[in-house]
Amino acid sequence: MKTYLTSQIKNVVLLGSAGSGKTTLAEAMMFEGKVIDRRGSVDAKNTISDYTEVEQLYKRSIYSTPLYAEYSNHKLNIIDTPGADDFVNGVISAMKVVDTCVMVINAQAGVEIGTQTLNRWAARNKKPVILAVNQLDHEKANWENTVESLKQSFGNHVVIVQYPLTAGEGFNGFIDVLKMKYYTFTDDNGTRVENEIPDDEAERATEYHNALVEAAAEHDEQLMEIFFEKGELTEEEIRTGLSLGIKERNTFPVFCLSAKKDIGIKRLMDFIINVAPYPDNGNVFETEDGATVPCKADAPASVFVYKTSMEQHIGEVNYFRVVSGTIKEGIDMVNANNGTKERLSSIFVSAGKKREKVTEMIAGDLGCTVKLKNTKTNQTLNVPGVDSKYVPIIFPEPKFRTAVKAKNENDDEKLSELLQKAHQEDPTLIVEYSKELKQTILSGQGEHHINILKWGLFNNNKMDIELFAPKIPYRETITKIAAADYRHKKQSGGAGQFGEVHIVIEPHIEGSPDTTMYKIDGKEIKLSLRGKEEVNLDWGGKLIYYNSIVGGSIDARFMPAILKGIMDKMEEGPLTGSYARDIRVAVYDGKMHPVDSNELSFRLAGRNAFKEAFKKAGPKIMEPIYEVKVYVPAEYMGDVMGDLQNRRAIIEGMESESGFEIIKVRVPLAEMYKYSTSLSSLTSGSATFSMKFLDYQQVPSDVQDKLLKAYEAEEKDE
Ligand SMILES: Nc1nc2c(ncn2[C@@H]2O[C@H](COP(=O)(O)OP(=O)(O)O)[C@@H](O)[C@H]2O)c(=O)[nH]1
Ligand SMILES: [Mg+2]
Repeated sequence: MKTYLTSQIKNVVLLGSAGSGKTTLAEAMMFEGKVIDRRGSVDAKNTISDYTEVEQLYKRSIYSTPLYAEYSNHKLNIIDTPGADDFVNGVISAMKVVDTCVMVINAQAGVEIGTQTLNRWAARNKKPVILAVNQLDHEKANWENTVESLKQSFGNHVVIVQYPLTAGEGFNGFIDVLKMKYYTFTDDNGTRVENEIPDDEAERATEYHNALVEAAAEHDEQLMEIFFEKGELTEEEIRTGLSLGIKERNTFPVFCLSAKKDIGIKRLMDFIINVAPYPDNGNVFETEDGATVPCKADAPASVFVYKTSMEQHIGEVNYFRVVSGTIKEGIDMVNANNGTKERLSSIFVSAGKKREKVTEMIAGDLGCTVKLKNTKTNQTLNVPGVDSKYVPIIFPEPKFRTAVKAKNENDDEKLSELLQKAHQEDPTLIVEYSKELKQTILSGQGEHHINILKWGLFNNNKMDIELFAPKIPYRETITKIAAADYRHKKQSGGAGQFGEVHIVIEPHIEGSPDTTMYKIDGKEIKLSLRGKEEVNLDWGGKLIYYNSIVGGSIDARFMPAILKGIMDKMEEGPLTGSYARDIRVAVYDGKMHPVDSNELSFRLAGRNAFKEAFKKAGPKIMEPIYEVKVYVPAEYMGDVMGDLQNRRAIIEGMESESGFEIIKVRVPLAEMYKYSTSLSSLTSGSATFSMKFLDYQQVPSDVQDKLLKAYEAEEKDE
């Protein structure tokens, strides 16, 4: 392949709901781009993009796949992505390195929740969106409804560039109001005839054309002037204007397609090449220091890795964008994130598993390399002497959580290695061994996401895993003031043990002043604060420890031992063994024995005094609360709300956005197990949600009773 200049490269990602036709469109683009001479189909399991075994098994995309087409003296880099929420990783990482999004809309369904979610990601990444209405040949295609839904979602900024004469089974062409031509297709392989617009369509076509011209003129004063003067713009001027509007996300042009029949593909590709931004005119790569690095061929070379994957027979492949400069095969670079020296001994252009070696690659281009030592997704490689480190891709919070273990106990270590690798390939898979819960917790974007991982572990690594309900990281705290005296004494043979401590405990509220006087059961306890220690607990919250010993009733050297004893119980709360938090403890009196007192005695005395006081202090179990946002079509609103209420959700707000409802609630984590699966079955897969940790909150008393009983039963078992 020849070397393409920055001015000959366009980078696009194909976005769209599952089943809208992205993979089929990618196949058609590669066919028109002469990368393949026969088109495969998703149903025949022979597309270039869905080439992995698991994708063919499920007949859908699971990973993002970098592809390309050579067309009209340009290299069009295309990243095909999965539509399902579960695999959003591939979408978000691709979005970082492309300059334009092609949003594929299924003409049977119009805008779907998935379309909206993806457009939000595009907006967050400031990426232009071209709207490609696909499946116009399908008997259920509905052009009018689709356009209506586009207008609802994308507002007045939707601009029709093409419209079909007959959507549905007879679909064989469209009127293009930029070219002002009527294109018809004579076969299913893109053979096209350019016709004049039929007389009876002239009026409608002109109307759309005028709207297009106005939209183009809107973004530039000079164009505006020309438009006012002549009432018209040339094709070239229209392109210039649209180009500006698209870049600002102020214009969303609409195209007509049947990816399956290769109708409209060439015009879409022409438009991308003529109007979508070049790599140096859109995507700005920011470094962690806040600098921006321009996309320039003659600058020092620097690449950003957006995808790392394990490929059969090859091993690890790193996919990157050349952010600046020119890389030649054999180039030595340094990983800015970990300092590793890396040599890119070969550089490839890839279309699925098909790879072609190239000798060099210029700023703005997308490629891949193999055999790097220690480089992964989200890392930067620079030529020596440059230390740009690009802002990493921010992945969404997990929303599915499960406990995992190897079926065979001997595999534990191997499993943990494999899960670490899985995380490096897909950062939205998060694995963590929780000391607290004594479980390995695996989190991801949905049940399907985790099941695909399970499939891969079993089929590629012979690792059989078991998934089960994860424990909830409860916390314990107190709600009242309480006191306890505890004497630890042991005098059976040998050296004795003796330690006695008197303590008061109270809830810790950040910012409230230290207490110096307590009244407990009519008894006054006055404190003179001699020392104060603030322990920031690893699991959140605080323990405040006061030394109020007067008259030397306990030696200062025993104070740390008492704190240790208290921490023993903070780590294994007196109620259910969960971590305790937000408590103040004052040791104000006690006793020593001249011979038998030692650290162990005071540690045990501290532990037991704390445990006793804790139980008298209105102890409460706290649970993690998440903020959950559910995006749902209006028709399912009632069902979804009812289900949320059963999950102890507290409604925080509701709003409508372009025909969809957004429900914002606070929900205990304990009620969210497999929520993605329930929501999907409640709404036939048309809803989505996000969740993020908010805070801890006391559980209602009936829930507390249940948890205490469960803990008791568990203790008995052990
Ligand atoms: N009738 C029709 N079917 C299509 C078209 N494009 C894709 N399909 C079918 O829709 C299904 C999903 O297509 P696919 O490309 O996998 O969608 P993706 O999930 O967006 O990648 C497959 O059965 C395709 O054959 C089209 O233009 N017309
Ligand atoms: Mg696909």
